[in-house]
Amino acid sequence: MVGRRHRSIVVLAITLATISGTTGIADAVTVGVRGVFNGTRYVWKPKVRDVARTTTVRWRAVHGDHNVKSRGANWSYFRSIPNGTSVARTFNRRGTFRFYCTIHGNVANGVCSGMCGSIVVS
Ligand SMILES: [Cu+2]
Repeated sequence: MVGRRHRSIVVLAITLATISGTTGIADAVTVGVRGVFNGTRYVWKPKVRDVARTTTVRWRAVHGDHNVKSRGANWSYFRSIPNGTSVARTFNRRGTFRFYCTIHGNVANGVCSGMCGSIVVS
């Protein structure tokens, strides 16, 4: 009976794999960008995140309070992320989506300094 049960599980696994393959249902992908203190200052880690379209990016404030503010004309976004919390956004369009934390970053003459980052969607 052990053998039969094992065979049933294998058949079930193959069936599920076949169903997901034929329907084209893909698992949702979420990647993280973390606001951390690197010993000197607050940074986004990673600073640049390359993702495929439909990926959800989750920014998490690991050390300290932060926010995510878009910069550039191709998107508009502003969310606070108090210490220990996170916010998420799904990127469906290709492009480079730049952002910074207004508490620990600054933009002057189009140049971002401090806590700056970008999501590159391809
Ligand atoms: Cu910050």
